[in-house]
Amino acid sequence: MILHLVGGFLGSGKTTAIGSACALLRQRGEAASVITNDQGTLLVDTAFLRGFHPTREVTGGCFCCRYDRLVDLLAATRRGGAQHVFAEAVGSCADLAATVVRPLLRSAAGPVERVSFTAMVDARLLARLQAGEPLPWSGNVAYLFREQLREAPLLVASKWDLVVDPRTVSISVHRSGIPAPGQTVLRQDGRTPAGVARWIGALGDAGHPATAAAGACDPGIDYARYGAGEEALAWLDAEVRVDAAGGGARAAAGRLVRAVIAGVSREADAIGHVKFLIRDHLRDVKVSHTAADEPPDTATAAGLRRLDRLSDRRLYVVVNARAEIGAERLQRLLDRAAAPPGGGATLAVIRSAAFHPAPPLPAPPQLSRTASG
Ligand SMILES: Nc1nc2c(ncn2[C@@H]2O[C@H](COP(=O)(O)OP(=O)(O)OP(=O)(O)O)[C@@H](O)[C@H]2O)c(=O)[nH]1
Ligand SMILES: [Mg+2]
Repeated sequence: MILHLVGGFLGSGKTTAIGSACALLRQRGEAASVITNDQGTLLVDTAFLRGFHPTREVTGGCFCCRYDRLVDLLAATRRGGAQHVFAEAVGSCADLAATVVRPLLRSAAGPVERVSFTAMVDARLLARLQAGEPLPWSGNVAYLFREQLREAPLLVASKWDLVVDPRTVSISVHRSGIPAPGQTVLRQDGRTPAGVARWIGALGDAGHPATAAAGACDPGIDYARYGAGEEALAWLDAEVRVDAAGGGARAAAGRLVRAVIAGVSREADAIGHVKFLIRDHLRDVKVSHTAADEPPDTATAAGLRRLDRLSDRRLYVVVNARAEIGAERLQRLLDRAAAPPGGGATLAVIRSAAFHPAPPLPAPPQLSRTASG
């Protein structure tokens, strides 16, 4: 089984590309699974991916801090017959080469034969970084964003379809330090299986730097800055039930989504990713808003139009918001957005937790415990 570790900042397009990659591999007759990861416990991405692909999750901490759990899940995935497993790291996690890739490569009897390592980056933000323009976040969060890009041998410049002028993004070694010598950059629209074909080609080639140099880089990350960056981002996970016996649940869910995005855009110093999974008993729709998107953006609007396929009487809305704002304020903002909307619908926050992640504390890998599949 080959592990494809996918890092990169919040909202960079990891889940979208992984979903397309699994679909492409399945078309080719190869079995692919996913392991998702988050600081919280109520994950939009897990629920979204599970609709299409076998998906397991490491919750309550990043892969490096919950390394043993990751290894257990890799072993279970291998026993399940997967040939490829994509592991999507928390979008605020860094130092993955040292704390995940190298320990896995050292464990000879471990559950994976090969490891590839990709960092995904919204091409519009890569353009800003290379132009020396300010990034959307405070200094320590911007530090984290940059460090994530320094350590991976393969960078995928995602959302290429949204780049207005391709000349603004350099894929050769750049004076900004990204890409650095030895790093390869692929431009990608990750929304369809055809769009990720080149990426999958690179990941399937054991001689490509993505695999051959997966654990090679040691950028020497400053854990004080990294921890401060993680802490600056508040995390909100919530689930809201929308009931409208006489119809109107879709409109009420749409109002909730727009109110949360508008509230976070207004009150937070910066956004990481605000995402929603809206579901009835049969189907679901994912709606996202990220740092590079201006509200109201077309992706959010397109997502909201897809609510038409859901029931109009009862919906559940899972909310994952990561932004530079106090956790309590983020919680209040959700409570206000879920206040009685009128129009015959009632909204109830059925689960909710808001917090600031603790500083990263990589767990020393217990190589003796590493299970073989
Ligand atoms: N136009 C366009 N949109 C994309 C592309 N890739 C992702 N997106 C959109 O970007 C938003 C965020 O994508 P995700 O795949 O959820 O990003 P992520 O990196 O998994 O986010 P986190 O898990 O929160 O870190 C969603 O609205 C996606 O539809 C792309 O290549 N092109
Ligand atoms: Mg994701």
